[in-house]
Amino acid sequence: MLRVLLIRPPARHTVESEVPEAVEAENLSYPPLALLAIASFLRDQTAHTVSVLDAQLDHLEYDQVQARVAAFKPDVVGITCFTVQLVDVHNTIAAAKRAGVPRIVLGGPHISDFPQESVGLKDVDAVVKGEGQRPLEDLLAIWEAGGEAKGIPGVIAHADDPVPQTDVYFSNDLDDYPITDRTLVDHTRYYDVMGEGGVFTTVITSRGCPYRCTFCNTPRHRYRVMSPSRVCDELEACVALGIREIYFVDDTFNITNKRVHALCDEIRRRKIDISWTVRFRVKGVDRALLENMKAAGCKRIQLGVEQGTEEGLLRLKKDVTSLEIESAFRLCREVGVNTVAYFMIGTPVERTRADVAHTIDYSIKLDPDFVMFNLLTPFPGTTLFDEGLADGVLDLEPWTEFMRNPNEDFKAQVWDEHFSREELRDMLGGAYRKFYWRPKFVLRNLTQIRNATDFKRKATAGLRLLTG
Ligand code: B12
Ligand code: SF4
Repeated sequence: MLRVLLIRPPARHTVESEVPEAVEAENLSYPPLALLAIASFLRDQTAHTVSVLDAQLDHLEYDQVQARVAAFKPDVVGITCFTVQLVDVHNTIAAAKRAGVPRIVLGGPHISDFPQESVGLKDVDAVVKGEGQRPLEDLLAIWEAGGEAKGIPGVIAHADDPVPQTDVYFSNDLDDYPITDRTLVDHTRYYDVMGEGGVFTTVITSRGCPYRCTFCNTPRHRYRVMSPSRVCDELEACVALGIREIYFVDDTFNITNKRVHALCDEIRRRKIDISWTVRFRVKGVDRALLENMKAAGCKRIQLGVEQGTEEGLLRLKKDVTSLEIESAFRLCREVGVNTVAYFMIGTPVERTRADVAHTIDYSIKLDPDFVMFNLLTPFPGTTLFDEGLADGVLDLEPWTEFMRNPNEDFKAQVWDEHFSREELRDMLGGAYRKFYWRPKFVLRNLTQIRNATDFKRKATAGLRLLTG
């Protein structure tokens, strides 16, 4: 039996992710869902002693991480990795080593995208590509038996190990994963700054996405879904813990309307009292769907719009038209579901400041409740990155160097064919100010504030946004 500690690293050296600090700061209140899911699985399927440390929740310094690790005395530390957090991952490994941990394993989106670059990182014994539950179970069994990590599906422990082409699934069915135990961390401390001020968690009900947007790396994962009944079992477990606000973090919740209707019907049939948010595609949004969602507790829909022009939508292969976008936002307002519109600034087709201004004006025209503007940051492995390489706009070398030797000075390259990074950042700030400094926005939000805590969170986020 091994002692396993799963860590979400501190967020102290996040690569400039071109999202304003105010938005970033409030974002860090999400639970570490991946680690909770893996820990729940290991506890269900194995006899190991498993614990989760969310270093972001307590804003831990590295000496505190080291002390927490030393107190737990793990045989194995597992760390979840986002690409933008590689420096923090590196520092967390060092802290674990100082605490005397014999084995380190990495997993998460960065590892799934760049397994070979990651396996060579200092003091890393193995990396897991894709869904971590089953490969980690197998890896721990081998380590416990004193064997060498060779030939385990999904696990790469040596530079010459073959990289699996697909994820290793526990089963073909997401339903078979045990229900995630959210009490492995202090679940009452997570919140949603845009929510209603209640206890909040994230839930995932599908994996992957069949679409092909050129800036996104999700399409490489196979699309699989959980049944409405299994989702509702998990929702009921959340409600039993006092959780009332749910954010479904599926890449795209509405791949088919049929699935969404079936889930809403089941939530309503079981009378599950929650309010929820989803990440949606514009395509297929219709009134009947929105009405059923609203009746089942949906309060907010996040819609990836990205661009205000047909040219931009086509270039990013969004597979939607401006007409469809406008109709979706209009319907949401009519039915009474809040919207968050996501936009990108600095795409290959934004050649002048007027082009960018057009997208910003378009965001106001759509009249969403909130917007998120990001600077386009092409990630290696995406179609857009390959296009940038072919056009001579992007360079792979700095990325490769960063992945092998994470360092704080790295800045992810933006699409700087038409504007410098500084110009883009300037336009990004302008976009936020133009959208949020409107009386209509301020008034609408003042009327939605529910209590003192809600006011404090929103006011802090708002002030940070407005002061840049
Ligand atoms: C919710 C979410 C957020 C939230 C919360 C993130 C958080 N800190 O928890 C917010 C809004 C803050 C956010 C922000 C960002 N995000 Co985000 N986010 C997501 C989202 C939608 C869900 C994550 C989740 O909970 N998934 C559910 C869990 C169960 O799945 P999972 O993470 O894949 O975990 C499985 C495996 O990866 C593996 N695994 C994971 N950890 C470990 C650890 C070990 C030891 C092992 C063995 C295995 C393992 O096993 C898990 C269970 O099967 C994903 C997309 C997605 N649908 O997954 C993007 C995603 C993770 N985000 C992404 C990005 C790019 C960002 C931003 C950089 C965006 C930006 N421009 O600012 C920021 C960075 C934030 C930061 N400072 O770290 C990328 C990451 C790509 C990468 N290579 O790193 C993703 C994959 C989206 C995408 N396809 O591009 N994000
Ligand atoms: S719809 Fe969303 S998740 Fe799917 S490919 Fe496009 S951006 Fe990625």
